Amino acid sequence: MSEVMEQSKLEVEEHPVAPFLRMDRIPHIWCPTCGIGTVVKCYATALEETGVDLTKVSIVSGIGCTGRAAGYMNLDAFHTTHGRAIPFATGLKLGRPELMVTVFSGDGDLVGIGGNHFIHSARRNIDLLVILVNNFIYGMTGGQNAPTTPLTAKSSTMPFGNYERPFNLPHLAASCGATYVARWTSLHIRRLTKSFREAIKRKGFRFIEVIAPCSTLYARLNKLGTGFNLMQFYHDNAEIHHGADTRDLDIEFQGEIICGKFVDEERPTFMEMMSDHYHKVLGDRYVPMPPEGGLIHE
Ligand SMILES: Cc1ncc(C[n+]2csc(CCOP(=O)(O)OP(=O)(O)O)c2C)c(N)n1
Ligand code: SF4
Ligand SMILES: [Mg+2]
Repeated sequence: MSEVMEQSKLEVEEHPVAPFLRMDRIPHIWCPTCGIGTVVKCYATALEETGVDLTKVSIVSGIGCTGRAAGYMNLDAFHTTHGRAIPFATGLKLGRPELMVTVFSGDGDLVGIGGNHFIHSARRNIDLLVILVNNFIYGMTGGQNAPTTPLTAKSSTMPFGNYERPFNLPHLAASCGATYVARWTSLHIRRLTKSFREAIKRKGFRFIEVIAPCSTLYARLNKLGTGFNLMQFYHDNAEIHHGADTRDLDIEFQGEIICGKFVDEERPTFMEMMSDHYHKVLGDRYVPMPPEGGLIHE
C-alpha cells in the first residue's frame, strides 16, 4: 500500500472521539471488556454534542482504574490523590468559577476514602458534575471489598462473601442534597450520553452513577464470566424507572438494577448562597470573585 493510501486510511479510521482523547497515551491500561472506557466515550460524545467550549471544561480524577480517565482526556485534566478529587475540584471551581468542572472517579475513591468529601459537597451544592463508575470493587489494587460491594458478593478481602451493607448511592447523593441524580449501566450508552448532556447544562451538585464491569476482579472472583457476560446481565436485569424513590434503589448481588433519572431540581449553589449572603451582610464591602477567576487577568 502506498504511503498516501495508508495516510488516507488512517484519516478515515479515526474514531469520532479521538480529538477528545490524548491519543499519545493510547493504548490505555484498562483490561479487555472493562466498562470504564465506554463511560469515557459517552462523556466525550456528550461534550461534543453539547458543543461546550472545551477550553472551559476541566476533568478531575482520584486514584484507581477509573481515576485514570482524566489522564486520557484531551482537556485540562487533573489526576489527584486518592479520595481527594472532590476537594480538588471544589477549589478549582471556587477559584475559576467560569469552568465546567467534572469529577470522574471510582466507587472506592469517591465514597470509600473520599466519602466525607462527597457528602459535604452534595450538602453544600457545589457546582460539580460527579461521574462515579461503580464496578462494586477496588479494581486497581486487587479487588478489595468496597462500600458498594453487594451483600454476599466475593472480593479478595471477603473471600467468603461480603456481609457489610453497601451504599445505595443515588439515595446517599439525594439525601445529602444533590440536585441531579441518575443511574445507568455501561450498556445504556445512548441514555447515559443523554444524561451527561443534560447534567452538563445544569448547575449544582450533579451525580451520575454508572454500573460497569470490572472483568478482571469482580467478575472473575464471583465467577460471572467476562465483561460481555455482565453486559448481557445488564440487558436482562436493568429496569428503567425515572423518578423512582431513591430509597428503593439498593442493588442486591446479581439482582435487578433500577436505572433512570431520580432527581432533577434547582437549588442555589454554594457560590450563589455565599455571594447573596455576603452582599446582604457586608453590602459594598463585599468584593465578589470576578466571573473569569481571580488570577487570569493579572
Ligand atoms: C491514601 C491511599 N490509600 C490507598 C491507596 C490505594 N488505592 C489506590 S486505588 C484504590 C481503590 C480504587 O478503587 P475505585 O475507586 O473503586 O477504583 P477502580 O479501580 O475500581 O476503578 C486504592 C485503595 C492509595 N493510592 N492512596
Ligand atoms: S482491574 Fe477491573 S476496573 Fe481495573 S481495568 Fe481491569 S477490569 Fe477495569
Ligand atoms: Mg471500583
